[in-house]
Amino acid sequence: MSVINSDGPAVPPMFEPEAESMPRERLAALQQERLRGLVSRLLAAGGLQAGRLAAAGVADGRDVRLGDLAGLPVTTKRDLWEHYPFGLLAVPRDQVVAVHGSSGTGGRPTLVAYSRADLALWARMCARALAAAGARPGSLIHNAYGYGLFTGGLGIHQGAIKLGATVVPASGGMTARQVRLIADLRPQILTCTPSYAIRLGEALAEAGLAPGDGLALTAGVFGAEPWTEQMRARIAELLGLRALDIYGLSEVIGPGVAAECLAAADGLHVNEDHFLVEALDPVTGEPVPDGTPGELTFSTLTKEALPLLRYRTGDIASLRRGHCPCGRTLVKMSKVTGRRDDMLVIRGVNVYPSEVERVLLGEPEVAPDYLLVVDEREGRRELIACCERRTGRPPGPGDGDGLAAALERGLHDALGLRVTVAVLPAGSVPRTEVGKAVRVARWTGGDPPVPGLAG
Ligand code: DLL
Repeated sequence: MSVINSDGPAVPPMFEPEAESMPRERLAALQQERLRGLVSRLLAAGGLQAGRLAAAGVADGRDVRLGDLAGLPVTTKRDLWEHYPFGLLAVPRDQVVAVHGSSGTGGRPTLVAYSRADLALWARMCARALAAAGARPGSLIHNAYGYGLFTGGLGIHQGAIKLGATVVPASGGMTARQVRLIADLRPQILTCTPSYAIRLGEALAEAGLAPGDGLALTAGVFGAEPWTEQMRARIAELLGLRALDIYGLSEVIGPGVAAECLAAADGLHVNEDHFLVEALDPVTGEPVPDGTPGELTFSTLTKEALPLLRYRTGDIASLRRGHCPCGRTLVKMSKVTGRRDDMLVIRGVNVYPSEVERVLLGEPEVAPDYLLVVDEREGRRELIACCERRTGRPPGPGDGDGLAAALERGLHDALGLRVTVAVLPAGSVPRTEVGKAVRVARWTGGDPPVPGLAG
């Protein structure tokens, strides 16, 4: 049953209201107690994190206060790589009931381990996210995140079951089959990457299925890659649903670390009763004030198999506290603007792909698929934004060149950087059917990474 609160909009019920709307002082007390438990478990397990804690002068978890967090040692992806596959386990190997992972940036796999209790926690976190999008027992959830080592498919799957919803394990790819399933089963909730939501939306439209006419989708829970407000508007238009963001990473648990609520849809509530969050200056490692973009850093307060203290994610976002019409008291993170290692440096200017996306998709004539080509041929370092004109729209004021020139001006104004825009024929920009969208390609010589891009 929906609740109408004083702010007006219908607010779907929370999956764990006591935890999600806990008064802040109680939450802080709970976090402190759990942080002490985490540090005690790490010290008892021995190994890398115990050694670092001892070096920092921490001999007993009971001595740690929440306010001391910034002085505790951090962990990074490198630590996971160097202790691959099971070097950071804090439970005996036979208590690990599942492993997951990601192909990861830099092509090196990251493997993570779950105890039975970790899997149960993960399911609850995903159930929270789905409930925040309006899913309830009996809701049909079409889950098009990939099933396998990737945490998206099985994480959302377990969350949907925990909630008591009906999950359709479509996994990624085989788009024609997905269209058929959506036409036949008429799900209310779609879960997949935002780039695949676009791909599915186009395929549904081609099959004659439109919002209100064959489609019954009310909300989508989209994540695993950065996406902008402009992309949100495109997805909503295409699929006739509320497009909500979900964030997570294998190292911390998978999807369900944070998720947006239907009531506000303007930032992701972090499940900070289990994942204590900080935003740090990526260079100095010092905490940044709320509202300032920083590197998200998580301490897994309750995880058993692979507990991590102050794990630096490389993801850049800002934190915000305060009232939310949904009633959750959990801190909000902004959309992730990019990863520290996704930042392009072009002639001394720092650019995140999402900043370019914002300008490109802010222009209604541009289709939602794009690729940024870093032209490094013969010592160059230029950025070329490859995009397409939206099909089925009446031609705008200019031809392809007019559109390109307008976008180049917009990019220059927004970024202070000259970017070449190539408006290519429909279908030129590669689409991602399975896995995460690739938004950047390097061009070091030979054929261009996108057919039709002039040399
Ligand atoms: O992508 C977990 C996930 C699955 C999240 C499904 C949401 C939905 P990994 O494969 O380990 O885990 O990749 C984690 O993906 O550090 C971010 O850089 C990026 N990422 C995840 N969610 C978002 C998001 C899953 N909503 C890495 N916005 C993270 C931006 C995201 N980036």
